[in-house]
Amino acid sequence: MANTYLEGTYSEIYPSIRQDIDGLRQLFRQFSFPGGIPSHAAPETPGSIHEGGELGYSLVHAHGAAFDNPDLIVACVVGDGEAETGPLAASWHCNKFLNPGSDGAVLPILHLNGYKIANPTVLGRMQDEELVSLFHGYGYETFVVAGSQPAAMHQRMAAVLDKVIDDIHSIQWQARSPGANGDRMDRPRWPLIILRSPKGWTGPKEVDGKKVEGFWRAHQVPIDKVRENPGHLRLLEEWMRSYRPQELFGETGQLSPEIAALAPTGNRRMGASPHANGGLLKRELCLPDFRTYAVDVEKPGSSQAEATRVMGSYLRDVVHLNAESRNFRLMGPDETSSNRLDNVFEATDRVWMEGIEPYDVHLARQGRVREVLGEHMCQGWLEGYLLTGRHGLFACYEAFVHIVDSMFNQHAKWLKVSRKLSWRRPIASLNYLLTSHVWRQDHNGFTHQDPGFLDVQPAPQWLTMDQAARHCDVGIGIWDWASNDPDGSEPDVVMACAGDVPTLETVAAVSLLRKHAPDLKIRVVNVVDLMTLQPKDEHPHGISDAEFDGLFTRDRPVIFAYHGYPHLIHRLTYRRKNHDNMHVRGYNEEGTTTTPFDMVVLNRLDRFHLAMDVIEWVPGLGSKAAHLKQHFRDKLIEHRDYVGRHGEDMPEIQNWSWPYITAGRSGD
Ligand SMILES: Cc1ncc(C[n+]2csc(CCOP(=O)(O)OP(=O)(O)O)c2C)c(N)n1
Repeated sequence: MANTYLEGTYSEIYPSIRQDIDGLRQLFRQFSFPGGIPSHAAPETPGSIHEGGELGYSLVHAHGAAFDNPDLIVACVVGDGEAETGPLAASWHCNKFLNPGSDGAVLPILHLNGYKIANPTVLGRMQDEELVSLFHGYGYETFVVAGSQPAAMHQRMAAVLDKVIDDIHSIQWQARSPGANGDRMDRPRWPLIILRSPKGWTGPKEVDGKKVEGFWRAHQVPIDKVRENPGHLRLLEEWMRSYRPQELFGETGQLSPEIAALAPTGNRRMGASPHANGGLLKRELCLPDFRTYAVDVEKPGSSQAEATRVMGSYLRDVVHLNAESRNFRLMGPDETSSNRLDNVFEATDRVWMEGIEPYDVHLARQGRVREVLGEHMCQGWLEGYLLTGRHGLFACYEAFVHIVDSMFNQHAKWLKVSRKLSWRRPIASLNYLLTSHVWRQDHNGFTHQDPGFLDVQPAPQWLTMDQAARHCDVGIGIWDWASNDPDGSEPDVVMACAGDVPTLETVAAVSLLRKHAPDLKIRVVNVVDLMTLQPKDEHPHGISDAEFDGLFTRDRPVIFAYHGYPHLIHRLTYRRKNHDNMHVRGYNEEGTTTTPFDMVVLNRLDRFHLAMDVIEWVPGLGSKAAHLKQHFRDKLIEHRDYVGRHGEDMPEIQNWSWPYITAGRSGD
């Protein structure tokens, strides 16, 4: 923040923080102060794309910014404390995915000031020799700049910077020269700087007889209680005066022109880089018409399709259509194929800068798919890529996407704050495709189950493309073809569903009830956008109370089948009139290696449990339908025996399809 103030960008963006005494005072006062600005790089900081609160992601963000930005050099200062985090420790391998021909460069500057908040750092206490070997192993050429004399250190650092920038240019020049064989080039040895300087450098040497400079006590606030302790106040004043502000600033508080002239001008100032305000550079993606990827649905549930296989074709065409602008990437932890997105490989490969064997499949120096078995890296790359104005998708197994929960939250916070800053232009959304979901773990089981993040197998297709487009637009609606409640009257029960497996089970339960209890009036409501369940004043997608009551009634039982944890549905609907009548079934932490249908049975989300719920909750039905309830219970026992003996689901479950031909209401 101090740098962007001195180079002028801060005052351009925040005109009240002027280049004078009053501006300086305001700048200092707002720092880490209620109603002011955070003490670390945040969206409010011009030139920043990197929220510095949660440590570990500087190097992945830097690489995300450098991908497909051939003219950009991203200098990335990594704290030696930060370097102890898992994500940062893995990030040194980013160089295996950085193409010197078509990507920019990242210059890591590992800042070994030796200490964290209250401990020495691991890397800080290692000898140079071991460090140089370590980073040689990671593929870097290491330059060590070490010392504590400011003037000499500035000279040394400047000389090393000149040298490494020359090296970067020469690596790039070689990779980009007309004779270079882009497909064969070796991974270059990129430069890396190790900067060893004292923590709290030029700050107070000692406070109350205890070592501060060059020790962890220098972290954040080296001198406390300056209001109460005159000795501390004097130390603070001495420290501040040691920088000789009267020589740096004029009478009016303006930076001396000589020093101001040292900064670059225009967009080359660090606070003005358009790459750090990615929305400025964002170009719309060319997207194919999704309707052309429609799967034929003659009648609901009559055809089977693998959603991600179709999506792979869509992504292939997205890659193809945007090949020239090079602004779309697919990230994933080694799962593009197992997620059945392989069709994307008809248009591109996976990028790989290490050795490529003749028998390798879809690995190339040039590739738009980035796969590394590190969810943090995938998430961080994509964040950096989006924050610098590009687009992408992260496909991840549902159970393991939790690994990036916290990163997701940090990114969401960044977006939330950015939205309030008129000078920050909106960036593209971060798209997730969560696959291999909780309900289909035929081989992996409990270890691969966790639906909490908020979805690949052949699955029945219920709606035509037109119906699906309309339904997704609204986010919630009655499925007429599955319901049999006459228009103009209230149903006996509402069966609601969200998610593909709960929807299948709900529709199957409806078919059972329509067969065995034909007088029962059932309304089927399908939800694709959960936020519609919230009141309008809590979420922009929320529907009004009148609309909610219209769909869910004010007093009829609602049996809600949901993909994830049931409490989420209760939380979203607790303020609605009919909430007390909502009975939600969802994931119950029950899992193992078993058949797909057994998985839903274990969690009581299956068609038989849903149908029994209806019998239980529709007033007056319990005693009348006792035999039917017993029949469903018997079915569950039959299921358990069958699975135990055959290791697969009963044929009537596996081969089930929606038995009605036309809309329920038409009386089929
Ligand atoms: C993931 C994470 N864990 C813990 C912290 C708390 N924390 C803030 S600063 C810090 C020490 C950082 O040391 P270093 O990266 O060397 O930075 P320095 O302040 O020395 O420049 C810690 C542990 C954090 N911000 N993020």
